[in-house]
Amino acid sequence: MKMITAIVNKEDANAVCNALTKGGFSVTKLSTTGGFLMAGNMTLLICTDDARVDDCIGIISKCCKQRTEIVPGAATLGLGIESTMPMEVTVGGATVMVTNVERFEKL
Ligand code: 2BA
Repeated sequence: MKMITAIVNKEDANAVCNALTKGGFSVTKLSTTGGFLMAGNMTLLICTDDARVDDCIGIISKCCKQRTEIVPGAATLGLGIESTMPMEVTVGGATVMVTNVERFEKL
């Protein structure tokens, strides 16, 4: 069993959740904030069988687009970083982490 943690853009969250649910995955959606841009994003938790991990990542990859965000000048970013000039950063499609689940129970 694996836990897939996927950080996705808020704009893609509904489409990706619908596609995952349609694909037979159970999903938990958390509202989160990126530490660098300090902007809202969504974190999805999906626990699934090892054999379905690639299917799940395939669905996430299909639904999540890469975007360019402009950080305005004179903005204070996370980690205490000061941006004095407008700055362009590429965000996403998705940041995905796969971890082993030692035990899974529904009680
Ligand atoms: P944020 O931390 O708000 O980062 C947004 C985007 O800013 C990142 O996009 C990256 O392009 C850029 N960025 C982040 N930290 C930077 C830095 N120290 N210097 C310059 N540019 C930086 P993504 O890499 O696609 O990440 C999107 C979101 O996924 C992140 O939002 C964060 O919430 C999460 N994330 C990414 N990598 C992570 C990691 N290793 N661990 C935990 N969360 C992560």
